[in-house]
Amino acid sequence: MTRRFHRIAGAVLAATLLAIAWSGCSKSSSPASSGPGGPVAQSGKKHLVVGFSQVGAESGWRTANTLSIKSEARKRGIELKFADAQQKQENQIKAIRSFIAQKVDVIMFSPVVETGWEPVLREAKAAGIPVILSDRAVKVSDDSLYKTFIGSDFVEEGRRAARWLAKKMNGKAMIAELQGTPGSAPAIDRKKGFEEVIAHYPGMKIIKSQTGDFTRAKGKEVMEAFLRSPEGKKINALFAHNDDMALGAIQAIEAAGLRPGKDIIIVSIDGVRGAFDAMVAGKLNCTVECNPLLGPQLFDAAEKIAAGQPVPHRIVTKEGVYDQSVAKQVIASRQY
Ligand code: GYE
Repeated sequence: MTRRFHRIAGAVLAATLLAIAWSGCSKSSSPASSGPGGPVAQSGKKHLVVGFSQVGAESGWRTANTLSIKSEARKRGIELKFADAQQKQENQIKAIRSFIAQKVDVIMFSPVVETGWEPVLREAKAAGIPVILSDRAVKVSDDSLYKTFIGSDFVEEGRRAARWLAKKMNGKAMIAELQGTPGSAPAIDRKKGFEEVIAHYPGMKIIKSQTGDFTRAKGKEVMEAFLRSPEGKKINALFAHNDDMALGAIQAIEAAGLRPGKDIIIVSIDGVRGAFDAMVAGKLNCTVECNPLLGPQLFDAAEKIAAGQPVPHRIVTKEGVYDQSVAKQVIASRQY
C-alpha cells in the first residue's frame, strides 16, 4: 500500500517536473511569445496592441469610421486603445505620447490638421513604433515618419463635386461654399479639386466661402449668415465639404423660405445615410462618396507591418458619385 503510494507520487512528481521543464523550454524557444506589446494568443500569434487617436465625433462619417475601426479590432482580437481628440491637435499629440509610453505595437491616427506633427512622429520613430495615418494626410519633410497613409483622394472628390455641378447647372452658378475644418487635409484638398474644375467655366463663381467645421450646427449657422449677406440673393448653388454641413444648410435654406434642392442646388461629400434620405426627399441633389469603413484595410496593414512585411506608402480607397436619380435604388444597400 505505502509502496504503491510512493510509486504514484513519484510518477506524478516526475510528470509535473517534465511539464514545467517542457513549458519553460517551449516559452524560450517560441519566437512569437516574446517582444514588446503583450501576451501570446492561444493560436500562437502575437496579440497586437494598437493605439488609435481619432479626430472627434464631428460628423456621421466620423461615427461610421469609429464603428468600423472598433468592430474590426474586436473581430481580429486586437487590443485597441482608442482616444477621441474632440477636434483638438493638442489632445492628439497627448494621446500619441501616451501610446508611446505604453509601448503599443502600432500607432494609428487621423490627423485633425496637416501640419505640426514632426516632433511627435520623431518620438514614435525613435521608440521604434510604426505609425499608420488613417483617412487624413500630414505635411512632413520626412516621409519615413509614417509607414502608410490609408484614405481617400480628397482632391478627386472636390473635382467630382465640381464636374457634377457644372453639368447640372450648364456651367453657370453662383456658388456658396461650406469648408471643412481649417487646415485639415479634406478641407484643403476638396477646395483645391473643386476650384481646379470650375476654373474652366467662366460662369461658375464662388461668391461666399467660410468654414462650417464639418458639423451640422456650424453648417446651418454659416448658411444663415450667407443668405442674410448682401450677396445672399444671388446664391443658386451650394458646395459643402461634407454631408453634415449640407444637412445643416438645408435647414437654414428652408427657414429663409427657399427650397433646398430646387432654388439652391446642393452637392456635398461623404455619402452618409442622412444625405441619401435628403436626396430621396428632393432636398439634396448629389453626394460624392467618401468611404469611412477603413477598419479592415487599417488592420490588414497593421498586421503586415507588425509581421515585418512591406506595405505601400499610400493606399487609396475606392468610391463613387450618387445623385437623386439613383438615391432610391441605392439607399437600402448603404452601410453607413
Ligand atoms: O468627410 C467629414 C469628417 O476626414 C474624410 O472628416 C474625413 C472627413 C469627412 O468630419 O465628414
